Amino acid sequence: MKLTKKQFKQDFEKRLTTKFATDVEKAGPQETLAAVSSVIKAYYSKIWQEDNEYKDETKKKQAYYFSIEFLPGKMLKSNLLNLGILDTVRESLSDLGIDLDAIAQIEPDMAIGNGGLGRLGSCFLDSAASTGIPLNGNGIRYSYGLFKQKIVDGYQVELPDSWLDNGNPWEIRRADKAVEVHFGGEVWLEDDGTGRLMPHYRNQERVLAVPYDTPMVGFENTTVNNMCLWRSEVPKDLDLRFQNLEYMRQTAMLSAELYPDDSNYDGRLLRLKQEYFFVSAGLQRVINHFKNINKVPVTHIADFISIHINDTHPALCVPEFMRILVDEFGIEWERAWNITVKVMSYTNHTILSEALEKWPEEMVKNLLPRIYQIILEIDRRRTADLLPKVGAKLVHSTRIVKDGQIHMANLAIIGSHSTNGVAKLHSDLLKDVELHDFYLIYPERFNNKTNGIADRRWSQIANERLSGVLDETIGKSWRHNLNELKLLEAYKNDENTLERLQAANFDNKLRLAEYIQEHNGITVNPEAIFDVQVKRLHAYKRQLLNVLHILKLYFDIKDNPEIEMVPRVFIFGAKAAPGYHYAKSIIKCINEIANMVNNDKDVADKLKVVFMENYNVSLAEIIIPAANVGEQISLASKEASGTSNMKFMLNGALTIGTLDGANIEIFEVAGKGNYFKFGLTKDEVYEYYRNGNYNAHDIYEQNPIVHRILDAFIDGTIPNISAEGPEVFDSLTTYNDEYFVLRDFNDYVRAQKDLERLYKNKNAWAQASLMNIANVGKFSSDRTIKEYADDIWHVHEKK
Ligand code: C3B
Repeated sequence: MKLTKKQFKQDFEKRLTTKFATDVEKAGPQETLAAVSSVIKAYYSKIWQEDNEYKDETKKKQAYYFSIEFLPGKMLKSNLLNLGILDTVRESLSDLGIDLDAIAQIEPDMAIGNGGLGRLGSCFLDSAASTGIPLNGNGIRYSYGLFKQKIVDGYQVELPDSWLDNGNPWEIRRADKAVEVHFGGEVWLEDDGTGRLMPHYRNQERVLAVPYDTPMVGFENTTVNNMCLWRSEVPKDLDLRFQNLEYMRQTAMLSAELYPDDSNYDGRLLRLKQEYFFVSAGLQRVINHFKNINKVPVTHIADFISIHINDTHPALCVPEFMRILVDEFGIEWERAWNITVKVMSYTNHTILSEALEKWPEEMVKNLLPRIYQIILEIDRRRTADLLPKVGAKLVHSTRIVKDGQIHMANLAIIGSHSTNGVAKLHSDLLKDVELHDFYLIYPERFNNKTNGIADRRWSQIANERLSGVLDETIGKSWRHNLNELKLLEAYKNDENTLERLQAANFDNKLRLAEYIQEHNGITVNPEAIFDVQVKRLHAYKRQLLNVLHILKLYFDIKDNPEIEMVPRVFIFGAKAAPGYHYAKSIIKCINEIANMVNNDKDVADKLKVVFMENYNVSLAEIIIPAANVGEQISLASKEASGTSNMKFMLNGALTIGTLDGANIEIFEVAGKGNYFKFGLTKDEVYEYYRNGNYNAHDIYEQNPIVHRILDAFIDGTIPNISAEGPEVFDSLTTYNDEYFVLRDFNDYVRAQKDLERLYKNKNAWAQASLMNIANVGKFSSDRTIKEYADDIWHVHEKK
């Protein structure tokens, strides 16, 4: 949009008066932020309204991304960038003595997701809007987002994230579009007089679902899509004379908390309730909208909408859509089923069995009696239909209802026309191993969509220094099309460019060093290699492997304090799920090792270990641009894709990684010599599984370095881990090292040495870094989302 400084200042000052009865001089930071946000909201609202009208008039097909998590982070700068007014607003505020970055800083992160899954959803919504693809989000407006992590005495402590305390300037509450969602009670079927069985209900619990719309503003275009988040409330007409506080509490709980504690029955029930809540509310709204806009029978709905099931959490979309078509529109079962399969599509994000949801039949039956009947009927008809075609073995292995449980992934695959994985290796594993029986029955449904990242946030917003150098070197076309970064390759031998790229990275390192000084009280040397592992803490991601290598370096120094070594700063950021005991023990170990290393005089500044508290999207935006090395060291086959690997590449860090997830595709395009690969391949891992011949204890016994490092966990070398040390030690020895940490250790050390060698050659390192940036184009989520739009949803870009 076009905006002059004069206009913005006028709007801003007026807003301070009308909203807060104050002025620039007297306004506090929260008031300033709220007034700026409110002015920006007014700017995009017009575009939003016009785009909605355009969509309604043209009646073009729209897609809906149903996801129980989103992780947008802060929105102010992203909205400014996308509206094309970031510089104008920055300068205007500066004229008024206000620092945009300082006020942007206090905006709370919108953290209604846990990690990669939620962040991918937000990258997709950004990319869809930016490429003019009509894709809308549908999720839950949790009153409390992902917990805030504090580190106390080395332990993770979880604090609630009350991100809505100061209101959310971006959202619009649409009370007029509220719908009801029903739970429990009894259902029975009665002939409606025409021979059709219709459901009747008694004693259902009613919940009001109120949508809050948050605009997804496209990058310098006229598209504004919607992210609809549902809040649970008590229906207004309900008689609350008796002050049924328990009912009110339960209703509020439904949208209170991201991922309720699933270690007990009530917590699991609540999670299932959340899943149905946002699925039912979302589908009702989508179908209501369809009916209002299109004057065609609902049997044509597959031409107008596409519903995406993001991981198994929204898999109830399948039976709920069937319920609406069959019970509410009176469509005959087979026809309704064909429509449902056409409308639905599903992405699998992990092969870890604990994440493939299963719900006890009893639970589903009691909470969602009608949905339970429909699931049984889907399962019954499919079994009858397939038995003669594919035989009992295949039918059984792929059934939705078995062993007293509802298998949500099976439901999602069977009820949709497309199932995709999120990187080539992962999609192949689905076809060949994990979902092989489904693949035999429905080969045409399987496909791959390698993940991507909303590159504008991870470069233009997070790394202005690098962006500036890129503009000066190759022009600005890369800002619109990330593939244009390829132009940078021509400068591979240009010393000046290499120097300026490294200087940008160095400035980002200074910024991070300052942050670390302030928050951790640790002084780090900006000349050191900044070696970063940021992601959720999970055994399969193998933060422990990184830790063992750090201990190796530490002992190398202790044995020979004069040893020559490129100084390193190892940086961790990771939250552990509150109930994941082992992950929390690893956090404690990292912090105690950090204390030991950082305070050891022999080490000086050769080695520093920093655990950064409360890793989130905003912190990622500070850490990743400062990295030299990104650690992507999961056991091959376990990380479906990973997306931080792409963010590091975009920012010029080199990857040290296994042949897992999207690392493989990153290595392919980065080119030989520009990454450090190590470790078992997925085939070798599966070979071990087949033969059952992995023996971690042998490695411990036979490798003196490993022996010494592991002993440090139990012999008091690392202080204050008398409970956690033995736990880690046992996991690697007694319990045979589930994720092959010890097996990959030697090769990891070898790759780390290669890395150090390259870093010593400043020019060669800078060239490798440039090659990473130049070849990152493939990993823009603009590319990914276009593939979903073309191949799966069949929705089209706005021209
Ligand atoms: C994650 C996977 O673990 C990552 O490999 C992947 O890059 C992202 O999804 C996005 O596809 N994931 C997650 O964060 N939460 C889950 N429940 C399942 C997968």
